[in-house]
Amino acid sequence: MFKRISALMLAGLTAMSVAACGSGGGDTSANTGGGGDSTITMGFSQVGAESGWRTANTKSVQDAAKNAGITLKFSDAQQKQENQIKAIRSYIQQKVDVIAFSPVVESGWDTVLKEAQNAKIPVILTDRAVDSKDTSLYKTFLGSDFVEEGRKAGKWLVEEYKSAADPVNIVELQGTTGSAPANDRKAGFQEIIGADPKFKIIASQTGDFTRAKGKEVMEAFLKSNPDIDVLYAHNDDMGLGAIEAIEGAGKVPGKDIKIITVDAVKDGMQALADGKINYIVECSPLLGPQLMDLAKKVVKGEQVPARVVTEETVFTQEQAKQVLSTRQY
Ligand code: GYE
Repeated sequence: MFKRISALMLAGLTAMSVAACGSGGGDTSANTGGGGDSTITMGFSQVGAESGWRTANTKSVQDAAKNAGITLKFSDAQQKQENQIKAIRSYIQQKVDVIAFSPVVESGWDTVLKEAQNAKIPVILTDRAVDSKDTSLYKTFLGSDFVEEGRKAGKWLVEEYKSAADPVNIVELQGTTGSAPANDRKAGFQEIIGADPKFKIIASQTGDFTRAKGKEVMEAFLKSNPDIDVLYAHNDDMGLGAIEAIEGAGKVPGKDIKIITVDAVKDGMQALADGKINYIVECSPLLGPQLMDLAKKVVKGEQVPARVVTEETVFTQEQAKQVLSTRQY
């Protein structure tokens, strides 16, 4: 019964997916024929184009596919899970050799991942995790440790305010609701600051990882909270939007309100060097080369580690000034 329903759904949705991918950010494919194993075709479902991080990540995946001689079918889900599910179903129907995707939210993937498994197409999670209990549904997960990133942000804050006696009023701009980086960056930060009751998160809302939403939500925070000491933004773009709101309210970002963000994309690093952001926790978008290596291995049926964590650092204002000119993204 279940099999029949999913087979029917597959047939119906596949027809829709072609149209959906075409109308969205585009479903593009190119056999680039570089040096490597040109027989591999990868279907990649990207989250969207919400941030500087995402743009750099897309470029990294596309460049790395080219260099590895992997044919890449790429689709942009415009931050919608339904678009990603349609894209994955379309890749299954096209019988690609491997599917890689960066899940916009953590939950709700079991059915489509089971369909890929039944079709014997290996899946690699890139950048963001899923919360499926059955970990055999994907071969590996390549990406950052977002909880650790949240902890790093919290540790800087605790150190910065170690001699302060008064309460520290924090506002938080969360990433996309239900996404792994939003959930984990919140949890890691909370774990560290929660040890001292003087740190108070007085407002916390999603800014969907975009500059425009970051600005809009920060404007609302500023209106309802006259006494904000710190902004913790789950990515640079929301922080950059918030800086505009803070300046618009006649306050000085980095001074009147201290700002911590995550990513370390060029615009964020520029604002850090300019003194408008106080601290950035790095999250590397350059996952393409490792992804292509993993893809070649899983297609050959070789064993790969269940988890591949990217190496990352943190930046102060002084460090940003030093590395800005050589920053790749
Ligand atoms: O931090 C944010 C992007 O999933 C790590 O998504 C990624 C996050 C990144 O939109 O800028």
